[in-house]
Amino acid sequence: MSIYVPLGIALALALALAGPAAADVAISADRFTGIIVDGLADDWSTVPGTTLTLIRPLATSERIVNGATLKVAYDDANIYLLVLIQDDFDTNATDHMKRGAVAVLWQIDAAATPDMGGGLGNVDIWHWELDSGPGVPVGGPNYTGGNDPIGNFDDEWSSSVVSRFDDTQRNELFGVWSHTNLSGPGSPGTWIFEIRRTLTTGDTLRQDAQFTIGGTANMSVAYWDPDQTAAGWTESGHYTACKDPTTLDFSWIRVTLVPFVLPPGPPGPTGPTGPAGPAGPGGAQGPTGPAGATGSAGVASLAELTPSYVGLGLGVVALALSIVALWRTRRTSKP
Ligand SMILES: [Ca+2]
Ligand SMILES: [Ca+2]
Ligand SMILES: [Ca+2]
Ligand SMILES: [Ca+2]
Repeated sequence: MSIYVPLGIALALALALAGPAAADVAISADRFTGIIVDGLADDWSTVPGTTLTLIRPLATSERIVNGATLKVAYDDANIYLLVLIQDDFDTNATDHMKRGAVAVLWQIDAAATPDMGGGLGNVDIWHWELDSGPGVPVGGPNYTGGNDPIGNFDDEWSSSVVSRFDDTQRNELFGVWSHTNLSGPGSPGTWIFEIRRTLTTGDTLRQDAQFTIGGTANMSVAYWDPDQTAAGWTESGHYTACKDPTTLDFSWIRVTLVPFVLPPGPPGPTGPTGPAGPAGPGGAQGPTGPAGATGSAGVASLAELTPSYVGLGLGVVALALSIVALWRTRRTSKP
């Protein structure tokens, strides 16, 4: 019997390690200047994604496991968002409820909950029903007011579970959608919703979230599946990205815009040799040497003196001879 206890503990540990994502889901958005909003996701390949399970809040047994991957980046002007939803492609040129749809919600007021504010405060809603085709740019920034009458990528706001409104000032959104498999209805693949918005807007009515580099914003993402009913999706039938499928944690996903810090550069080359310095000061005087041995007094030997006296004597003789020779010359030369 005792052998089953450690096996049970090991199994529990293994299950814990392989279990659902931790509830504390957070996204770090880095500064990235390479995003082009065109419905193609290849420019996001080096941006890390966060994958979550999609669950219908009003029918929680209906799930798309690991069905949503979210990527967020920013540059000096904009925040960028890539929402990838694993679901088959459905399209209808005249009925957007038979195409996929997506909404990105951002908390504005601190008490606002992800269910469109929950009556507790304002939420910014980027609400995209697909009235334009794949690859077509939609949204602002040329609309005064949140409504996009062509692409239906509306800049909205809400404070209540049951009512939402177009912004009254401006639509700052821009987006392009596509799907990895456009070959026909029911084709398996992934919806691509690529979105850009200015980091800040001129909104003065608390209808837009405002983003600051270094700051944290709270986000939620909803997806509508056109296969929900024969007539397409319904308003309340959406899926929501769930932070913890076990506890049904639909709370805000924290998104931090991480400040860009220049990495340290490589070490520079060795500089040239400098000039020689001046001579240093003289050293201290050394110690007195040992006393020498005492010698005996002596007299110079004759041999030591002889050469100089001999030389002097020969010089005197030579001088005398010269005088005599001069005297004789003068005598013999007299007339
Ligand atoms: Ca792109
Ligand atoms: Ca707006
Ligand atoms: Ca808004
Ligand atoms: Ca579907």
